[in-house]
Amino acid sequence: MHNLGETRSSQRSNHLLLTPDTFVRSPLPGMTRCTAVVHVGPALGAGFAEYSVEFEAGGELGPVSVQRFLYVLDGALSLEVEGKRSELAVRGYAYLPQGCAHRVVATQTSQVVVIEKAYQPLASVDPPRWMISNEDAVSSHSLAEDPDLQVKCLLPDQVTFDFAVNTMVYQPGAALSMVEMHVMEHGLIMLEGGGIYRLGDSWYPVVAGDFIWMAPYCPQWFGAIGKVPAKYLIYKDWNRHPLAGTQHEPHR
Ligand code: UGY
Ligand code: MN
Repeated sequence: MHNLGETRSSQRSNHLLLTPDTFVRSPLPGMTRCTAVVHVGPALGAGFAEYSVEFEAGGELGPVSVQRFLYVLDGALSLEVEGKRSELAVRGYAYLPQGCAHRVVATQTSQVVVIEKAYQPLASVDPPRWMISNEDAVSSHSLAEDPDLQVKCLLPDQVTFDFAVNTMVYQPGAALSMVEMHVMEHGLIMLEGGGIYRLGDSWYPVVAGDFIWMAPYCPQWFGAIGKVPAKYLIYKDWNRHPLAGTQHEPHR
């Protein structure tokens, strides 16, 4: 059935909603037997890049010179770092610091979220080390004392990390307790369920598979709708002074 040019995807100055019907696949340098859907990057003003990768068995990512975060949506990865090989299953994730040589190979047909960002070092604080874990091993906490809204912080609570990646699970009917407006930007992948996302002055129905980018200060609110919990994976820049990276750098 022809969709006659209709889509839920929307691009505005302070946000982007990309739904799977509008995904365009492309190769990235060094990739073999896999393809990327680039969701956001500096082309839209973002300070990071986020893309999904669809691997054939044996497919491999190319190298990168910045920090890389991987989260396995489906399938399994073999990750080699410093001569050590680890398996990443579904909900497995890895943090690879800037300059850390590694190999990422899919051991079966797989789907993986990749987040990449240039590191903003802090004077007198060592950069983070690489880490591998699984979301199932991370404990959750309530947001704003609402037991129906659970957050898992996948990276350690240490100032050396210049970004955070969290999962958020909303029971049906749960919602953010406020419209947030903050300096951090977000990259968000809906993993399960759905609901209504307020972005700027628009309200969008969203479901698993959708991607959202929120620019700094984009007004944002979410309420879960349906009979199953809604879950998303969310990136934000974190732990850095607002003048970091400018000519007014406060911590050199
Ligand atoms: O961490 C956050 O800023 C998060 N509460 N934002 C969001 O879910 N849109
Ligand atoms: Mn937020």
